[in-house]
Amino acid sequence: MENKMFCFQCQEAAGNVACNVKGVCGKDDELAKRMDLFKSYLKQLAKVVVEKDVNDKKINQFIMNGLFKLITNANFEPRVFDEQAQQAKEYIEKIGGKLNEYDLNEWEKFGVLKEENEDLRGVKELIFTGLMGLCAYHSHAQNLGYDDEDLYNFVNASIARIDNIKDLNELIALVDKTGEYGVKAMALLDKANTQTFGNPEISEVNIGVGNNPGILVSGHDLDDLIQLLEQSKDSGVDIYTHSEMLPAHYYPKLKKYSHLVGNYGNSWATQKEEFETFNGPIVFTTNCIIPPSEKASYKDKLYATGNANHPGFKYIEKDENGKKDFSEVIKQAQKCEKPTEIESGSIVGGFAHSQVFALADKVVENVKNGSIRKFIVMAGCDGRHVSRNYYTDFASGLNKDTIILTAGCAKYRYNKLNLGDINGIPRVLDAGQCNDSYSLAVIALKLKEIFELNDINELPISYNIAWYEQKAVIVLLALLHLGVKNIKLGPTLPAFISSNVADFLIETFNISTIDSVESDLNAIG
Ligand code: FSO
Ligand code: SF4
Repeated sequence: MENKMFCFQCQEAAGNVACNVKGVCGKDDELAKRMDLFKSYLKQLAKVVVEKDVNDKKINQFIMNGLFKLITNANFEPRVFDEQAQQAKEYIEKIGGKLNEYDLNEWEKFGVLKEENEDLRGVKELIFTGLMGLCAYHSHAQNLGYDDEDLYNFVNASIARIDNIKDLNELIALVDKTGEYGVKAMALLDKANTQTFGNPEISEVNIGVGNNPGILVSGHDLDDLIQLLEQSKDSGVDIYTHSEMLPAHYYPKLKKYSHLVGNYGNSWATQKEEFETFNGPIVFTTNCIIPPSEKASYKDKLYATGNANHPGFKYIEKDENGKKDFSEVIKQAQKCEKPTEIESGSIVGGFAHSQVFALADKVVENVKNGSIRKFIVMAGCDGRHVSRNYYTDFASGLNKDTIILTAGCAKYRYNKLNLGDINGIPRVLDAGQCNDSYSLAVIALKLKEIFELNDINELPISYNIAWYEQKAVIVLLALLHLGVKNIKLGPTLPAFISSNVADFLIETFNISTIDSVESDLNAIG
């Protein structure tokens, strides 16, 4: 069939090759072309910025937020990409460059297929998707008032030259650099989050419901959440988190709001069912949006903000001081029924680096006396495909002397299984959002120091990472940069990785994809 579009940036790429007619995520060919065109204009803008040595924070932030908007299921609004493309053009002209303009129908000239060599194309996509994840993390930090000049420069320099690189070795070196800067971006966001909201602490999170109507907050942006909490505190409306917003409950400055009552439901992948029973408005602060069906009962209760958007959703703007007005959402919530209870009880999380360091003596003692034999990092994303049941079965099949270290929405595949504890240490330690995989790396480095090892790979830690979108790609590149080997990546290797590049990754880093639960438990459990 003739290609109407070509996108292979996420784990759900059709047939694990590419979406070439319509995106599995819901993006159609018209939107795909607009996104590709905007991507091309961002690269051209970065090129002029680098050539003319421009240092303009507004432009730097525009580029980073632009890459964030291109993330899978973050922004489905075609108008946004038209406006952004126009803005890119204006910036290019303002700094004395000239945009090479394209018609949308010439998409093969500016889309990913313009790189004809599939090995080069795959490594370029690996770098670009990693940069998208990096920009998402930097944008969250920036919303809290933290940014990093080095990161702006690295992103600009990388996207400015990526199309012209023809040497595979040069690209592979850039993969490692992207991982290095990915670590910096995650460290920056960790600093922004912990300095703003305090260090995450062990917390029990209610998964039942209260008696008031609620607002459900999805996505990752903690700054949006605190603004909503502040504005709704005397409104009689409760605030619930969904999916990647769950870790908000672990931060002292967020959990002090008594109307932040709990986490409703599971990961982004189950939102269609869970939004039906929530009964109140839903605010998307970032990806992952599943476009609502025509029949969805909640379709007039959807809001988006920041880099997220979708036709038909109400968009909440930010003013020049970064403030957002959530009054319309709160008013709508007040008229809604309370959420229907879909489960009850609680889950425990908050095991980011400072909390684990506080428990370090206990953890080390349990490792030394043999009660803890192994740690498995099962960080990353959830997804819709039935093959992801693997992660539930893998977690349940692990020996009882194994601790799961997690971050990201992958945890919903096993965080309600009641896997018990080892001498008081829960067997599932949730550090937080996928960016908090940084915490897991810090913990690993600390354990290496405590056990006086030379190499991080000598620790009794295995990695079984689930990926879906581009934030997980930067987590992967960051881990590779830190020297972690033998990572299992699933449920599939990225569609953009060609067989030659896959061979290289296997040889250099011993990355492999998942096999059957039984054989993986034998191999790494
Ligand atoms: Fe999940 Fe979505 Fe964190 Fe991603 S909510 S899938 S890697 O956006 O961000 O784990
Ligand atoms: Fe397909 Fe993923 Fe691209 Fe959507 S983002 S079009 S699902 S590859």
